[in-house]
Amino acid sequence: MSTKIPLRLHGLPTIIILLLSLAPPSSGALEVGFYKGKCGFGDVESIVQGVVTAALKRDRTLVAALLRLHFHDCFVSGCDASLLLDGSNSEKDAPPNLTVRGYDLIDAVKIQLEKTCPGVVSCADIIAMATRDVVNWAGGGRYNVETGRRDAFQPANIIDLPGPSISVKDSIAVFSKRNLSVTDMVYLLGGHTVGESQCIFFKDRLYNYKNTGGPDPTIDDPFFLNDLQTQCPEDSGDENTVFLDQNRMSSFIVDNSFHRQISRQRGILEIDQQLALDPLTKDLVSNVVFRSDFGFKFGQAMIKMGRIQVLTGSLGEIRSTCAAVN
Ligand code: HEM
Ligand SMILES: *[C@@H]1O[C@H](CO)[C@@H](O)[C@H](O)[C@H]1NC(C)=O
Ligand SMILES: CC(=O)N[C@H]1CO[C@H](CO)[C@@H](O)[C@@H]1O
Repeated sequence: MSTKIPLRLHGLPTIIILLLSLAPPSSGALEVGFYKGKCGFGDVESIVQGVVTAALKRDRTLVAALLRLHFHDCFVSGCDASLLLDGSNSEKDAPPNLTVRGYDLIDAVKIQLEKTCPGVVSCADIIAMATRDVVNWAGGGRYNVETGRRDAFQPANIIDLPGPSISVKDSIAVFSKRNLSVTDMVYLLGGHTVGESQCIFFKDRLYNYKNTGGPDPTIDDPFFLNDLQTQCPEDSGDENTVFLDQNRMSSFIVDNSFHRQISRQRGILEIDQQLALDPLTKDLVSNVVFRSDFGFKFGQAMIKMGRIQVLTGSLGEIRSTCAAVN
């Protein structure tokens, strides 16, 4: 009799410890399909895809808007939807209208999800899932997006994003601080295979490069220079925009056309063009042009970008409206 009690007392905690060690740690981790079975009868990823696809049919520039939104969210204080909070300084550097439409789409997805399973899906994950869907819709392949992010309590107050004339070397450092390799960087800048830039971000290259009084010598084709100068007259308002992928057949398609263009010295932003010329990255760019698996490689790099400084487990919260903390 007396021996049974200690055994039981000893056995019970052992079982509890075993169960505890099987449960996921509270810090959590991103995983593919995190929301499976967590949204009642609804399937989170199909709900997201439904709303996104309907919006894309009305407006294909949402591909670029969301890609850029996801990049900004992740690079500024991590992929935690801090960028969506009202009061975030980000609005200042957002291109008029373009990014704003991205915010609307995230809100529309959120409203739909809250109807099916309130308080379950984070805004940070909605950005990641919606971006995966726009990339897929635009021909970029369907990568296995990871989920399980949670939302930040504060807006991002330090907006520390690279500018269009950052050097390749400095850009490598900016990406490396976020655990992204040079190869990841070369693929991720391929996000510029869609979307536009306002003239203000590169007009110096057309007229007065580094105060030389002339154009950037890397724009070696006079017809191309003339074409860009027509799109961005010297006295033009900065609301003029130019496709970042100058192959007009491909300006809305996620493919390696951006890399092919910069290989032919038809880049728009200085950093884009330098990527194909700088000894630190030019071989990687040639490799992207040579390969036929851009969709897959870009997707792998997007998955890595989606891991930057995420809040998981019991950190952060699940916002009920993406523009405000609970
Ligand atoms: C060194 C890194 C980067 C720099 C300096 C940079 C800079 C810029 C600039 C100046 C614009 C034009 C914005 C405007 O006219 O308002 C732009 C647009 C864009 N960027 Fe980047 N970018 C970088 C990396 C990325 C990455 C990693 C992605 C996505 C994976 C991305 C996706 C986009 C897209 C899609 C647009 C077009 C937005 C639209 O048309 O609405 N960029 N970028
Ligand atoms: C980079 O990876 C390390 C190790 O996994 C991690 O501790 C760190 O938080 C990551 N940094 C960012 C910015 O995500
Ligand atoms: C069509 C549209 O929404 N235009 C807006 C674009 O952004 C500018 C500046 O923020 C607004 O003044 C326009 O109304």
